[in-house]
Amino acid sequence: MLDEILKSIVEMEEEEAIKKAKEYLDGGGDPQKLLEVCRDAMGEVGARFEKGEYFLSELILGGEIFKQIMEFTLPKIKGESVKKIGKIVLGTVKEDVHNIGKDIFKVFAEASGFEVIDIGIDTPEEKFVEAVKEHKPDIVGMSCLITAGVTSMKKTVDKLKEAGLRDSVKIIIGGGRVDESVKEFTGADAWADDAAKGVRLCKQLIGVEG
Ligand code: B12
Repeated sequence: MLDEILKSIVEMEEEEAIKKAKEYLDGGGDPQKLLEVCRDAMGEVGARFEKGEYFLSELILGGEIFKQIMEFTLPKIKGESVKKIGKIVLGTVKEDVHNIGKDIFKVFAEASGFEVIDIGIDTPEEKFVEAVKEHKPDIVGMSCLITAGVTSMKKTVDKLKEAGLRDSVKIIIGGGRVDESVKEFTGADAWADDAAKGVRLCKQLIGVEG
């Protein structure tokens, strides 16, 4: 079933993909596995885009299909009245408008007991700084899927330093464009390219068993 869902998304069969995803969940399927498969499908859509086989219209439609599936899948992951263990200010960085992965990470983090303050997409460095001043989070999470966002992340870390706030927070970066070298370059404390791993790292960063 999951293979069929993946294929339907990659082939842009919108109605079919949504119908099968609903059937999978109605049959007791695992919502996290469903999201992982959707993400793999988006990886393939992205690869076809890169090869010139797909165009921007397919990126948009792929994103739309994923968002529709997310709408009925994420509520099944939300934790119920979990004890709060920490606070995260989360945003997609400046220049970058991708929000699907950020939104998934948010739900995973909330389900594990984090309070998440979502400051949106294409977020200027100053907005992160203001949010840290206002909300005093334990962690700042930055989502980044495109190369242009790497500089934005570094600038955000630098602005937090300038404002004297760097040592009061842990910083985690996530999304398809991050890895160990990006972590080193930006001066973040941790990186993750999947939501579950990201939540585990966040727990470790604040000294809660991950
Ligand atoms: C859908 C999509 C779009 C949609 C976005 C819709 C939306 N509302 O988000 C639209 C059509 C708008 C779009 C636009 C563009 N896109 Co686009 N897009 C994609 C695509 C196919 C899927 C992205 C996605 O949603 N993945 C699924 C999610 C679930 O995965 P994820 O984001 O990685 O998130 C997971 C983890 O990383 C983690 N996570 C995410 N954030 C965070 C944060 C923290 C703190 C933590 C801990 C974890 C975490 O949790 C998630 C769940 O596990 C990717 C291909 C790809 N392989 O990613 C290209 C891709 C990202 N896009 C790309 C490009 C080039 C563009 C455009 C420039 C195209 C253009 N010519 O206009 C524009 C850029 C606009 C901009 N300024 O941002 C390139 C980027 C290349 C690069 N290195 O810069 C990619 C990689 C495609 C490719 N292979 O070429 N895109």
